[in-house]
Amino acid sequence: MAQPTPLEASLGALIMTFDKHAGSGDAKTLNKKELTNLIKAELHNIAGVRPVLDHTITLLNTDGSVDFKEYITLIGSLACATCVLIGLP
Ligand SMILES: [Ca+2]
Repeated sequence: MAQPTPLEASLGALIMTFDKHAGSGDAKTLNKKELTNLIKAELHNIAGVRPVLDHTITLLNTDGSVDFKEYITLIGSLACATCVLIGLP
């Protein structure tokens, strides 16, 4: 099997990270504690985009849980915010 490209490896990391933190209770969603743990463990180096993170979580977490689609939306928002921070288009 061919070596995964960096983007393919990143997709795998996104999936595995969600799975790792969503494990307790409903394994298909992150509850508030699981989401908090994911952010502390996996996103602690991106303090510059913390306002975007907090705002996005507020928008997504209206029902008290974050499913995979909402998680991917959060990651996409963070990617966009990071691009702005580092001056990319
Ligand atoms: Ca869960």
